[in-house]
Amino acid sequence: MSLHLISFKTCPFVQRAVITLKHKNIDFDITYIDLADPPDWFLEISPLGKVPVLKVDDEILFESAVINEYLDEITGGDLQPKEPLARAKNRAWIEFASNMLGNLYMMKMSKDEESYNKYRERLVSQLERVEKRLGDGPWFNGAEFSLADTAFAPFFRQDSVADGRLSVIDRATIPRTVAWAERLLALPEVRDSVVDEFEDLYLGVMEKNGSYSLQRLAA
Ligand SMILES: N[C@@H](CCC(=O)N[C@@H](CS)C(=O)NCC(=O)O)C(=O)O
Repeated sequence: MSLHLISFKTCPFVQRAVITLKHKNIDFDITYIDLADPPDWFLEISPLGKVPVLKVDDEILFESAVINEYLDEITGGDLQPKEPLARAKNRAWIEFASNMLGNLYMMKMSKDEESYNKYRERLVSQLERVEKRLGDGPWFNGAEFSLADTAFAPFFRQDSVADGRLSVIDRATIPRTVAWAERLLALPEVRDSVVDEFEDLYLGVMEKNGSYSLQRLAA
């Protein structure tokens, strides 16, 4: 079976799939497209015009959470809780992480203080919820590493750009989240989930958008 991931270099949703693929040592090919100028063949196969898309031989899978469940299920299914309610809750938190990724993007691309603060406040309260949900670790569900970890990791990777100088995390108030994020960021599959030029590209997009967050950093 051949697996071919269609990616955009700064997309955190694609990074979730890359983390799962690397965590499971699954062979895959990757093609990067430019979402600002998507090729016709991509628009043809991507029902929502979004990445990630995973080509499984000639079949098309889309949506990062679905792709990750599929990758897990063809390799033993050890990244999802076995009990239905626990598995359902895991899925719900993965959706929560997707919402956080949206808010992080909106915060980073905000052009003014008001918009920046709006998304920042949302993220601060979402991080407080995550803090309450976390136990002693080491992972989101405790001892077992899961798809929730691969789903949240790109959030912390994006939050940590520029040596954490743009971070939304208040280290003093959410210590369990900070420790979990550090463990995730130290994993080789998380480190290698982004291209070498990731930070330059990510900060470049912010600059191009007139990001308030970047202006504040420079001031
Ligand atoms: N719910 C989707 C979200 C994917 C997503 O938003 N991808 C963005 C890039 S990070 C995209 O392709 N945007 C293009 C567009 O919306 O036109 C998933 O989890 O895969």
